[in-house]
Amino acid sequence: MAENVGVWLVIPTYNESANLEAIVEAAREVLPPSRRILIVDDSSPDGTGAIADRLADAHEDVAVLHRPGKGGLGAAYLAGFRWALDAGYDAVVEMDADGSHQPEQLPALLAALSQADLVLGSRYVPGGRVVNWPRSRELLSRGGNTYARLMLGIQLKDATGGYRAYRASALRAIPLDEIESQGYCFQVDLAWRAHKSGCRLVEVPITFAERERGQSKMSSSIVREALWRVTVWGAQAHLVSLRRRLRGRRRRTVG
Ligand SMILES: Nc1nc2c(ncn2[C@@H]2O[C@H](COP(=O)(O)OP(=O)(O)O)[C@@H](O)[C@H]2O)c(=O)[nH]1
Ligand SMILES: [Mg+2]
Repeated sequence: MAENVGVWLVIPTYNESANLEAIVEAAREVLPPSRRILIVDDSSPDGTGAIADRLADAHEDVAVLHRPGKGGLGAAYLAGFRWALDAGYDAVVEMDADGSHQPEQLPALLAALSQADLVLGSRYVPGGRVVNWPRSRELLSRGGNTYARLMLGIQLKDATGGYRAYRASALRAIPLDEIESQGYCFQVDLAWRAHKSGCRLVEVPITFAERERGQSKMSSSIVREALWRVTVWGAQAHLVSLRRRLRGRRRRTVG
């Protein structure tokens, strides 16, 4: 996309007081001048919301959306996307607040958007890397991605990652009101819906580094939600294709 493309960077936060300021300042350095940054904070008890307000007071291009309580990553992003789409910008970018996603890689994500509707920062394509993640967490992530590929029939190597750029037009084509995913399977949900709505999906390699400060909000309930939702979506997709095949066979028999 062009240099002067309007970009909303959406950063969800829950207890990221040790990370937020550095990540916002680093993102402001590398994004095109026509960018805005939206922090979506779920009333973090550690005071992240107050830091976000201070950043918004200091910088015209930073805004904050305060939500009443911890509602999950999916709900936070949906609220952020609605805000960004209402503002009428060209692209919307997702990025974690904890430093795992490197702001220096933002220009590569945006550049790839000229040939795609959704660019996924990918740890598992050639050139992509994971740094300092415990082996168990990487296995969970790789296993989740393999399961999503098998169940949904998509070719993505990293459908669970949360460093990505959407064309605003692609987000508008997805019925956001229908999305029920609350946790991290929101990412698979969006990739799956974008794929089904005919969007061009491209993966670009990123380096994902384990956070150095603060704690991960990953939990077993997040994993369980992802597992059952991906299983249901996969079963539905297989049923639809089976029905199509049967209908085709019936038509051939009648004809
Ligand atoms: N607003 C909001 N942000 C969240 C929530 N859960 C996680 N996040 C943010 O989502 C990003 C990724 O979460 P993180 O705990 O680092 O997940 P991990 O990298 O998979 O271990 C971080 O910026 C978190 O602060 C939530 O319920 N609400
Ligand atoms: Mg993290």
